[in-house]
Amino acid sequence: MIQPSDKMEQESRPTLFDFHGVHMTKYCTDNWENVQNFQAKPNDIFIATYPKAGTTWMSCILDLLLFGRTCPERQESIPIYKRVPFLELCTGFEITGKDFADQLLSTPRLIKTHLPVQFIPKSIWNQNSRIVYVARNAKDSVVSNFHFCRMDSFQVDPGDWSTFLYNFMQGKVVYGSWFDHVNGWWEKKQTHPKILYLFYEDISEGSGREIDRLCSFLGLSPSVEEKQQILTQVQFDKMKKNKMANFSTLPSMDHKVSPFMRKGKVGDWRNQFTVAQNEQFNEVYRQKMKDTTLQFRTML
Ligand code: PPS
Repeated sequence: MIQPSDKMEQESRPTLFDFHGVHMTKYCTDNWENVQNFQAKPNDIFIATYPKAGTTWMSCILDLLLFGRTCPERQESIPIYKRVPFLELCTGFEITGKDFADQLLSTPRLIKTHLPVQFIPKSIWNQNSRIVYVARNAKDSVVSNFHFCRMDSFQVDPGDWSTFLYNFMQGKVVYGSWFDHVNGWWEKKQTHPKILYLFYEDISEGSGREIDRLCSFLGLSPSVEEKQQILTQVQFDKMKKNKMANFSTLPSMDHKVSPFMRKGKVGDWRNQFTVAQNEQFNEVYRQKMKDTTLQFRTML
């Protein structure tokens, strides 16, 4: 485990740059060639998301479904970011996400990525690995992202809320446009049977039902008791308290500024958007989403 060092504290926030048409930072592009040459395996399971869509939630659900019975000690002793490496992450403070993934001993491997669909390494398609994509409505995503960028020194300085919101609408945030990301994966899913496209809002509304969908996608059949145990362990309050799930062991994050497990709600955007910001956002949203069949719920 890395300890906070003077170097880390002094390290300035990364900057955004245009990377093949998507705004990115050095922390997700510095290992590009190795990431693009990543060798997937047919039984790998990828969790793909735009940032703040419920990646950690899905990671914990899948980790429990796959290893909860055979290796329960994992949940107590290994932080989630080591059980589910972040493929493109390359901060220089730890080994790269790609090396982490290569070194994973558990089978199947669970691997997280925030890459837009056009950047996914070729071998993932060639090996026909399964991908669980989780999407979250844009309003809750931008609010969650704003608070996350405030607390994590590996993120671009978000500035104030209205600046961040404006940049988000323009796609000038890390991993680029939310609109392009969710739509790009949605289109790919129409022709690629190995993608399961889930929604944060659906998981929030009915975790049991969404776990059933995951199980049929992955060919798993947990017992009623196992499923109940998983449902209990992935409740927001449980995960918030769990050091192996809440990222409190990572020195780049300052949970006093904003906890990683912040609110875990659908519709929290209403506490952040002004009426004028909401109207402006709705207008941009209508324009950008006019040609898609993809629908989100911003409230339950
Ligand atoms: S990251 O950094 O992109 O990997 O973040 P990610 O894990 O995708 O998203 C973090 C948000 O997911 C919320 N979260 C949960 N919500 C409900 N239930 C559970 N169990 C849960 N676990 C994580 C987390 O609180 C972040 O959302 P906000 O709205 O900021 O609370």
